[in-house]
Amino acid sequence: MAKFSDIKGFVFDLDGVITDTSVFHSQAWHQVADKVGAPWSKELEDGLKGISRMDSLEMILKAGNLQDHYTDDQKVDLATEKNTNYLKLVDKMTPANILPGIKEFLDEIKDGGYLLSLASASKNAPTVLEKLQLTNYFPKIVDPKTLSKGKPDPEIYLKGAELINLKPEQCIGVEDAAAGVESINAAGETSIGIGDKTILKDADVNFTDTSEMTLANIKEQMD
Ligand code: B16
Ligand code: MG
Repeated sequence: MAKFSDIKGFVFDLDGVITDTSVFHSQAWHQVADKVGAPWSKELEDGLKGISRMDSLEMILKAGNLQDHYTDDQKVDLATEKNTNYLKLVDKMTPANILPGIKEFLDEIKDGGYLLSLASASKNAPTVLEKLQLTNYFPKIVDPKTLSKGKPDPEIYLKGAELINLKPEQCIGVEDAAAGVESINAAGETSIGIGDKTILKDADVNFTDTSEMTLANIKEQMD
């Protein structure tokens, strides 16, 4: 693992790290699972975190052994329906949906001169940032449309570092999903996992809750 003094920037995940939208994604996918008759479980819910929209749908269909029951067009319709339901939930969002301690942490790293980029798999990330009034913190956002592979592939976190002109070793990636931690580690960045430590066991640094994430607490676990 890198030394804390080597770190010059942070590459952030959005859903489940900056804001509680992972609950909205789950709610909207649960509706799709019920509609197609696929079983919904905690394992499936956790496994969908950080996974792109179409790959998420495939995972849900696979859980019900239903992959071959839908044409490509029907799959696009199901994913579009999920997104419409998700955006209805996003529309009600305000800065009150920022997770505890995140605004303070963003200010701490900005004031500390660290660079910042966003590596969210979500095509809705700019809309969500607007709702949270956090757009100004993230002038550099990886566009998921430009990716050839989603998380757990390292591509998204490599692009996040590239956007702020840093080497991966100079970056910390922050994630709530196992697929995301895998992506950060494969990119050669230091990983912070936020949430259940048994699920995020591969992270270099772990916090149960966003409110624990401060520069001092990160340094303590790294050095
Ligand atoms: P969308 P993250 C991910 O965002 C979510 O965790 C995941 O549940 C979602 O399916 C994915 O974005 C795609 O989102 O359908 O809005 O394009 O955690 O990488 O910020
Ligand atoms: Mg996430």
